[in-house]
Amino acid sequence: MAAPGENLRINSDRLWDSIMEMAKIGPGIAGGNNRQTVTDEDGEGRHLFKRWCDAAGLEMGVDEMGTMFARREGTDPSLPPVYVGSHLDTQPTGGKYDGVLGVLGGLEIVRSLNDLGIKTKHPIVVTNWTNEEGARFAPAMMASGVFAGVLDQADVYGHTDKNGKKFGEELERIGWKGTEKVGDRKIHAFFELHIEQGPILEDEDIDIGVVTHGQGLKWLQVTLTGKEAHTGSTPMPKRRNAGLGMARVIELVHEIAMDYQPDAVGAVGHMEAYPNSRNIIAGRTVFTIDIRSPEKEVLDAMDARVREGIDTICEALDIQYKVEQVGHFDPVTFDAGCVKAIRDAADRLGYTHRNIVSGAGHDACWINRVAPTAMVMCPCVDGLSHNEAEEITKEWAGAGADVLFHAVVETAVIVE
Ligand code: HGY
Ligand code: MN
Ligand code: MN
Repeated sequence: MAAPGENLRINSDRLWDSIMEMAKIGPGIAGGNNRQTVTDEDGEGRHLFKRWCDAAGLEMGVDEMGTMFARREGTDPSLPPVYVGSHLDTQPTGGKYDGVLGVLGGLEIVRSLNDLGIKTKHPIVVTNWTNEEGARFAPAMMASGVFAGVLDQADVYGHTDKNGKKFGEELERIGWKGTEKVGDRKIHAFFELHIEQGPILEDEDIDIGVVTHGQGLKWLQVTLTGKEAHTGSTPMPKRRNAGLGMARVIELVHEIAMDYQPDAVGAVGHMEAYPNSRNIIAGRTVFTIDIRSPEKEVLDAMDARVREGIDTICEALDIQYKVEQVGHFDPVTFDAGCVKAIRDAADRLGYTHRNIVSGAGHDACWINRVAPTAMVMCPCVDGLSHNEAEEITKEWAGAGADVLFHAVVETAVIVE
């Protein structure tokens, strides 16, 4: 006799259609999305998500960081809910699926439960965490970090984007600053479905990534100060070239990451040069180092070596430097019980699966500090993400959402 919910499947056509509908908001210039956090486009995407939640009979709560919590009541409302979600904000040249799959996968679970008239003991809350990407306002996973008590709300309200706009003011301007105190909600368990954003699952032709760990991350924002001068008439020995300094640090970061293969990674994606004029030696450069490793000791060693190297480079070029840590979380081990629920669901549904360490950071990495948490991953084409050409298949999305469905309802307990 099938166990309760044994044959549950989501409606993958409806999920796919919703993802494509959301993708129309904040379109990129090459088929992806530019729906950066607390922009008008983010606000529009939130309104669409809320309309869908209203139609599914969910009660919406919004906290002071703008995170959206859409609640489906349980037969015992006093029990802490099972949360399921991810983020709707995107990179400036992001894909259609990063984050969106997890939020709309959660909504699809509720829609499917409604279709089937299934009740669960614990309430279920579909969640859209504000500013997961950290692209416009650092750090990444900002709202989930405040929720988990590792980031200070008043501080992040004052973080500015490259145009000097403040996060808190922008959140208010788009009308999505809620009144709920951040972090008050009690979470029974949190599940997040996300595309892998790497090549492993596709290369090995595996349907489901059972995420056991997440690698640690450090973002170091570096400011180098030299001296603006004429690129033509200033003798080479007399130059204090902050642009050259940035170039040498970028090379240094790459070399250090290569010393810790196969797992460590390092790059500089954000770079600003001032005054950025063709015939002026850059007097100031501002850039962000992104270093990551599944091992804390390696992450700390890379951090120390990068700082030492910056000192040596700046000494040689007679330029000043400032290093600010603008993002950090240590490697994460997800909850064994939640991980097992995901692995058992993949088995039960007949999907191939393998354990995997998340290379990217996710809201689940912070929520894991305050509640039992785990993630489901699906493959993505060529492992490509943070690129408008990001692609997945409807089948991959459906399989991931089916596994998420089983893990969530098993944890929320189906009521006969
Ligand atoms: O940076 C990250 O890993 C995530 O995509 N925000
Ligand atoms: Mn993401
Ligand atoms: Mn991302």
